[in-house]
Amino acid sequence: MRKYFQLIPLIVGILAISAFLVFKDKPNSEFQSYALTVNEPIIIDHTSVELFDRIPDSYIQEASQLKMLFMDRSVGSNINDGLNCLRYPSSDRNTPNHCKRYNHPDPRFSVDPSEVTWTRGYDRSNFDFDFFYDTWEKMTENFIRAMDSGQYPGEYDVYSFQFSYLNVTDNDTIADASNGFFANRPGDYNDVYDLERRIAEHPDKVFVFWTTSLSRGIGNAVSRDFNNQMRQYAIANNKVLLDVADIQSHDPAGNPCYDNRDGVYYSNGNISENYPDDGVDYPAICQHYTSEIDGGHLGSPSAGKIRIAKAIWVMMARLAGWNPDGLPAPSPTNIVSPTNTTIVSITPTNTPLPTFTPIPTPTPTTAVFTPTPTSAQSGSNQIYVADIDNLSDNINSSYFRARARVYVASDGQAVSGANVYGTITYNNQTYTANCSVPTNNSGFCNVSVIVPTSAANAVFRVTSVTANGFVYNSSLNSDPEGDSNGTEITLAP
Ligand SMILES: [Ca+2]
Ligand SMILES: [Ca+2]
Ligand SMILES: [Ca+2]
Ligand SMILES: [Ca+2]
Repeated sequence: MRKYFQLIPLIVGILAISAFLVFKDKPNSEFQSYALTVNEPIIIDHTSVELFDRIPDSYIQEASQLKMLFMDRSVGSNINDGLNCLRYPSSDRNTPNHCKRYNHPDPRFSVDPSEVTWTRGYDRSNFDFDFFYDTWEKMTENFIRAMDSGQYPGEYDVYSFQFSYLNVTDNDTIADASNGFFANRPGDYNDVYDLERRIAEHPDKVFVFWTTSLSRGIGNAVSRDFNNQMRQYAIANNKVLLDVADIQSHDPAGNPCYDNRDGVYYSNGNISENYPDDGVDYPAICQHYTSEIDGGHLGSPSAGKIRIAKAIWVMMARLAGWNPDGLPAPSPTNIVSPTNTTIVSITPTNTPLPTFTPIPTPTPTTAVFTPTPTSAQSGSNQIYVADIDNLSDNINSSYFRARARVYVASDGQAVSGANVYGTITYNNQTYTANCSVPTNNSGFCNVSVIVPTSAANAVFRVTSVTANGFVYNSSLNSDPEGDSNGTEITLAP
């Protein structure tokens, strides 16, 4: 980390000297939306979060019109929840409790209520989230193949995927000097340079690089080395970097946080750990942002997913042309194409890690949000699912996109702003699968999950629907075409 801190003045200097964004009008666009080219490094890290409250309204507006995609595992779903939290002011009745929890079971890790307070709504309806996970090699290959097939970037102005903390376990090769993501290996689908060749085919779109998510246990040598390699790469090649690992590993006051193998007892109120000190401080997610002992989900408390959602808005405002340093408007310059900068590999310390057992199981299906119905209400206060349709499509030979469109109604009328929660099952595993945003004005929302073609199909099941002033009554669920029963549908391209 220290090396990285030394780079900060350099980054700031680069940003101050050359703040150049080239804008291109997108024709045929109903709104005045901009696609853009970045030729300076834009690093969004824990120091960027405080810029959120300074984004001018005009740039919030511009940013909200960029079409953005991020693909990720379960922590990405938490981040997606954080973006939904910001849709309304924190004081609004539409903002759920899970967005505003500043207390931690251990009061030392509670945060200031201002961390989960914001005063306006941020429309993220153009920001899409898709589940996407596998080994890091498979993810790299599948993303590249999806680009070759034209699936990505598609209509997106800004597109990305994140490696999760389960891609940087002790056994992962992702940070290896000769076999990792930043090694220029023979073969066309296995490293960042192969990805860059495709990115270069879309100079009017922005690919966002991410550092990994982190957990309490990961924090290890692989996550530290990979994330440092990613930072060096982004700076050397004028990339946009969403440094989630940096945001997660600093508490709101800016103090660094390290892995749980520290000889310090810790309890979240239910379970505890007391791993011996392994002698190395690996950057890891702060207790302030997760209630897990070894994992790193951002469900409750709220500050982690809110801070990352704020950082995404800062990034999108930057991409829309906002210059927080107040420098004069940039003039177009030549697009700097990425050079095959060799990544200075950080010498692995090979400190033997003590056997720390409970790595969070990769099978998600974590907390499926179960709402507590406020009171038994009847008649027109009841909501239900009145249609589910299969909108699945093929991505490539390895993956298809299982997509369901859900229609929520009450008393025969569409209900907007309803949250639809569900699960998806394939290959005998069940995962959380919620609509990424609440239902629109026509009562529709979509669930989208990337599924390996080894599964012939996937079954989506609605587990609950919530909306202010309504009570979910699943016995009223139905489907006019009979392709579902209103609760469950089989999805296949
Ligand atoms: Ca290669
Ligand atoms: Ca500990
Ligand atoms: Ca340690
Ligand atoms: Ca249907």
